[in-house]
Amino acid sequence: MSLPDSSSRAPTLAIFCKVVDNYGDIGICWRLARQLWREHGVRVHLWVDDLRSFRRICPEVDPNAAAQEVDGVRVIHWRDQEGSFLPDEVADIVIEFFAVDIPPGYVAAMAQRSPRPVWFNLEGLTAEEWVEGCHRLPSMHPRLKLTKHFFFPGFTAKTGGLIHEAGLDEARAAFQSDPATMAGFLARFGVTAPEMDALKVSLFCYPHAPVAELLRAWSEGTRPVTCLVPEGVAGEAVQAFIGTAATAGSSATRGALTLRVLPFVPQPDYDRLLWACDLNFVRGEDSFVRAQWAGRPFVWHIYPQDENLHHKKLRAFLGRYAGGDALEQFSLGWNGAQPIASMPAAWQEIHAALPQLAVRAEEWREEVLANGDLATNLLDFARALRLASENPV
Ligand code: TRH
Repeated sequence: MSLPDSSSRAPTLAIFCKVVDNYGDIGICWRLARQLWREHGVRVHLWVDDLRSFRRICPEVDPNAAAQEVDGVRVIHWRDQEGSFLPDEVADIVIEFFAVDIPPGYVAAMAQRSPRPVWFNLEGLTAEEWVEGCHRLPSMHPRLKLTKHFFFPGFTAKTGGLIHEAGLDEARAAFQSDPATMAGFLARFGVTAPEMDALKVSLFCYPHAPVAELLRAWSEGTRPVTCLVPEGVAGEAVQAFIGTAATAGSSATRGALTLRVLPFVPQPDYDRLLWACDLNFVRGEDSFVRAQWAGRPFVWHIYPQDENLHHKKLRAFLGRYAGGDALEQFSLGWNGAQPIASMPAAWQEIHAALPQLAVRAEEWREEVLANGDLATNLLDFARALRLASENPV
């Protein structure tokens, strides 16, 4: 992208990201930052408050560096709200992720910059219909001559789309069509040759998911299942099943279930894990989206919100996805939106539906990708805003 001013320098963009209590927010911002640089030549400054969490998904990050270059992106440790900035230090495009408060000194410099930066609030993902009415809406600053625009990721053409990198589908197809590569990847986690015939499931969820019941249903079932769970996820149930402290590398087999604890892997390997499994349990926002690109059946554990707002969001997604009754019933039960009368029966239903769900997963990918990808949509909108501000009607 080159913003339509006459300068020949690469466009610049700043992302302000707070990690909150998980990895999803930095996971999303990091993907976006890398893609903007690699595919669009945008120089990105990624401001992050918690470098230790960042390092878990990207081991190259030095948690002690005030500023560092990682994969072409300038990563800045966002320590506090202090400091004053020169207008020249402000990027062409400024993104606040999830309505974080940008340092006041930076905002003041934004107002002094000429031309003023394009300012976005990049919102969280939801399938609810109202986002189509709010996507791209402006919001004036109460005091300064600055306008911020809302940018909503989403599943329809009237939203900003989803993060999807060039080459992702080709990499996935190559991986999934090469059994030896897949087996080699899974062998790193102790999955042996006989287990390659089992149903391979990755499990990433919040602590309140009914994991103990599901593990029991799997172990008492007839179909061999190999479940791969990152260290620290569903800790209590996993530890109870394994019988000792469940650390990366531990495993146990009971009945038809082999449960293996994985280290928390870097982001690209997490993609491969999703590609290698027959069914993926994912959560939050970023793993949820990556599971959709994997083209494999998945069950979503949504991030819980007050007053069960998340159940509404879950239903909105399930309605759009239209994966059928088995997925819908299982997902509502998995998220506590309705009771699960019998986990073995619920599992049997969704297990029987896996072949159709695999077909639906591929169709859905195509449908959503028709809306373009979020990074490109965002830059197109930035370009349109800049043009409009240069040529006011
Ligand atoms: O970490 P999360 O629970 O993030 C959530 C959501 O983003 C939610 O919207 C937010 O408000 C909340 O945090 C506070 O789940 P999510 O979104 O799936 O992000 C996990 C990230 O971790 C994702 O980028 C994939 C990555 N990951 C790895 O890199 N390696 C791993 O081994 C695993 C399990 C995940």
